[in-house]
Amino acid sequence: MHDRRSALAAIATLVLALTGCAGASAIEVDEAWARPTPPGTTVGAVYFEIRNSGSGADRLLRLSSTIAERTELHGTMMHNGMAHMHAVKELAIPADGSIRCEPGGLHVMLVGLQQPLVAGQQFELELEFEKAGRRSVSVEVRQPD
Ligand SMILES: [Cu+2]
Repeated sequence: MHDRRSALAAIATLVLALTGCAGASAIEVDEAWARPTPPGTTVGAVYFEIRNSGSGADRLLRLSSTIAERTELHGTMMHNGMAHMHAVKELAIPADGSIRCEPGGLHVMLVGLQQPLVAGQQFELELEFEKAGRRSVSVEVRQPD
C-alpha cells in the first residue's frame, strides 16, 4: 500500500515536471480599473496588470465586453510631442513576468460605450489568452490614484 502511494506521488511529480517543461502559463489579471467618462463621451480606457507566474510565455489574443461596441488593445507612442494611439493585435506575456497597462501606455479602449462610465460602477471584461484560455475580470470605475 505504502509503495503504491509513493509510486503515485512519483508519477504526479513527473507529470508536474513535464507540464513545466512544456511551458505552462499561469496568468492573473489584477487591479483592473477604468477612468470615469464625461457625459456624451463614447470612448473609455481600461488599465490592469497581467502577471504570468508560469514557466512559459503566453499571448493575449482577444478582448471583449458587453458595455461597448468594440474592445481594443491600444499602445501609445509619442510623435512630435503628441501622444498617438495605435491598435495592438496581440500582446506577449513573458514567462515569469508581467505587463502593465497604464495611462500614457498600453490600455484597453472601449469604443462605442452604451453609457458613460460612472465612478463606483463595475463591469466585466473578458480576456482570451492563447494558453491560459478565457479570463473574466471585474473592472472598477474610479479616479486615477
Ligand atoms: Cu486608445
